[in-house]
Amino acid sequence: MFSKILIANRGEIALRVIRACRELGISSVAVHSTADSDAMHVRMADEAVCIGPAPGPQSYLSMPAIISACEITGAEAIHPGYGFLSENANFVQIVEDHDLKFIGPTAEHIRIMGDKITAKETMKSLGVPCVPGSDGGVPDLETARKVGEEIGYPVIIKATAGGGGRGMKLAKTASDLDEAFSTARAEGKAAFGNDEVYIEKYLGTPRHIEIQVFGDGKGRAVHLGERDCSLQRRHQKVLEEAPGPVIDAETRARIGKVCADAVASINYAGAGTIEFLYENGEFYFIEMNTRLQVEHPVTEAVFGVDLVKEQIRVAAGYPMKLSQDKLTLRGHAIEVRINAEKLPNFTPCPGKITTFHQPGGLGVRIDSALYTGYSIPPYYDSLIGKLIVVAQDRPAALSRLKRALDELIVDGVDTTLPLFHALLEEDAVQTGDYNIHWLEKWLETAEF
Ligand code: MV4
Repeated sequence: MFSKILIANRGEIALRVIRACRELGISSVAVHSTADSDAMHVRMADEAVCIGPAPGPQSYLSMPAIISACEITGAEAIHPGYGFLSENANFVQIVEDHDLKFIGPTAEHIRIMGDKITAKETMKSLGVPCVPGSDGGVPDLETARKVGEEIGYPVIIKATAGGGGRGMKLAKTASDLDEAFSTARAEGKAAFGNDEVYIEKYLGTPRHIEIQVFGDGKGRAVHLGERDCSLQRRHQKVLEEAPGPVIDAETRARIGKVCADAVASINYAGAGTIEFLYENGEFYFIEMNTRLQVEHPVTEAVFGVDLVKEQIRVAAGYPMKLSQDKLTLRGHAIEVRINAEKLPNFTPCPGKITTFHQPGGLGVRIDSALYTGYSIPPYYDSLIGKLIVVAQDRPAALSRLKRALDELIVDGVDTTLPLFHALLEEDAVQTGDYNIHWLEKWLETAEF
């Protein structure tokens, strides 16, 4: 097993990894920017190295600084968390060139899934159901028109280097196609230096359902069911739950097996998430994320597993502890993302935390790097914590969430907490009858 791991991240996810290291008897190295000297991950790790100034590119995204920190401290492996360098194939290559271990999939798998056309081609060839659309890239407007006629409008044009909602354009009818096609190309070129695009049938009212998979890198893989992440605003998830309110056991087993078999056959290593749109009882693959996700705790809660420990074990070359026949889904979990943002416009709200009081009790988990007196710096993501509850069923999880929210106090900055108090009063949230557009529509008239 590794004796020392460096965590190339900050905030709650850095703590999450440090905790897994400690339980495995592995010592941990935090890296931090000058803006994060007082951050909790620096205090909680066994060692800490300052790697540069506040802006991400000069610290948490600086590959030479992070590799140097490994060499200085003797860390043997790097856990990237999410965001930052977690899906950077070049970084993985550099890590390996320095005889260090990257805790995650190979550079090749990250590259394949990072290019959305290649990802879709790969998944389709492995039997994963995909959104009808162009076979690969669409080089010109003439081809785009042909595809549009074939699949029927509305269609969506997506940049192959995009993802997570970036570089997408909707064409409601054939007359919108010209503009949508050229804008998608131009945005792809400007944002990612890649103007390749593909076309899909536009699904009007789907849910966002994602399947958690885990592979050992040697041809074995399991699935850990789905998460429903349909409640989003501007492609940012707000509330996630497992299992999905509309997915039954048979459906879960079927799509889960398709996903596990697909990643097993490419020798995928570690945690992965296969994202689908789900409409009228059908799954349509859109993207695969090759990292541990923010919302992984809802899956951990209902399957009773520690995904980060498993990532570390597999990266160290130990056999995977997870096996499909021993994975049973039990209960229902819900996560809400607490952001330092001012409603109703979700304006980032950095500043000093004057009181932080965590809820507790049965079935309540808080993943947060906050403490009373901490100053949230203005340079990074506004996620300051996650509240995760688990209970025997969905109604019980909803009442536990309400109870835990009533106990939680974050004073000193504005947060998204009032949003959750209001959301829990809504019929659609209580019944689970929502889709990817519900939250944004509700926000148009919601009052806080
Ligand atoms: C779509 C779609 C409808 N039809 N693709 C947005 C993020 C990226 N992961 C894919 N996205 C979408 N792709 C087709 N063919 C609608 C969306 C979409 C969306 C997806 C998931 C969650 C929230 C969303 C909000 C708006 C649009």
